[in-house]
Amino acid sequence: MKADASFVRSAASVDDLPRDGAAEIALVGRSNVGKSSLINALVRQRLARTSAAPGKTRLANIYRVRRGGGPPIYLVDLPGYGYARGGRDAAVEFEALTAGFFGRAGQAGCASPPDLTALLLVDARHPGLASDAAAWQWLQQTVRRCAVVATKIDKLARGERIRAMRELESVCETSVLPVSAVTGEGLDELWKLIDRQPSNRPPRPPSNNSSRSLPPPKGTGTPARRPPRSWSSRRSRT
Ligand SMILES: Nc1nc2c(ncn2[C@@H]2O[C@H](COP(=O)(O)OP(=O)(O)OP(=O)(O)O)[C@@H](O)[C@H]2O)c(=O)[nH]1
Ligand SMILES: [Mg+2]
Repeated sequence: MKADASFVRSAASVDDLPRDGAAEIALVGRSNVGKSSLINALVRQRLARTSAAPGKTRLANIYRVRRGGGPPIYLVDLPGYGYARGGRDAAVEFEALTAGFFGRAGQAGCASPPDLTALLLVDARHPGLASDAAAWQWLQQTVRRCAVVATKIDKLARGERIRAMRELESVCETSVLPVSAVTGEGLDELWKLIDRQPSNRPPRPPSNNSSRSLPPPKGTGTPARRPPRSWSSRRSRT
């Protein structure tokens, strides 16, 4: 399906973030994990930008995407973590980089809380890193809807892939979607997950268990050792 996508802005503060209530998909992960590449692969364009001001900390790069006749969504490229100097704690670093973005829903003056989904990107070759585990813990407690995506899956041979996916799903206690920005593997599945966002669907009558949690991706990853909790549907702290 064709996607119309455009760069919106590089947000330096919470005030620069969208306020129109459109669904937002935030890509978070270590530096170099493949966040920008995945955005480009999803929209089939070289959109993801490098900052004009190198070294300046930015909150987020924002892209507006519309597929088919669907409503627009925002893909949000958050700063990469994992290169903190001075032994900074991984969880502290992650929270410092992303708290403004994920915490804004509870702030005064903010438009109605957006439909926000966090995708934690983990390099499939490094499934057990403490910084990723800390980020996943933080996201699960902070963001209502979050999921784990294993990037660069094309770099693994079959046996390595099975081991890596098993370890990652065990560490995160959820099903994980393997993707490759190079081969395109997993991108259709990822769009399906994105398209299941509440504001991406026509309104429907409320039901008790309808809205917030998403079903696990079908036919992806490897079977988890225990029943996966899949997409998190915890309530925000705020
Ligand atoms: N083989 C392979 N390489 C990839 C894939 N995705 C990204 N890469 C490579 O990984 C490197 C980092 O990719 P980026 O998309 O810039 O990573 P990033 O997470 O945006 O990095 P920061 O912006 O520094 O946080 C680049 O050299 C990409 O070409 C993939 O799916 N497969
Ligand atoms: Mg990037």
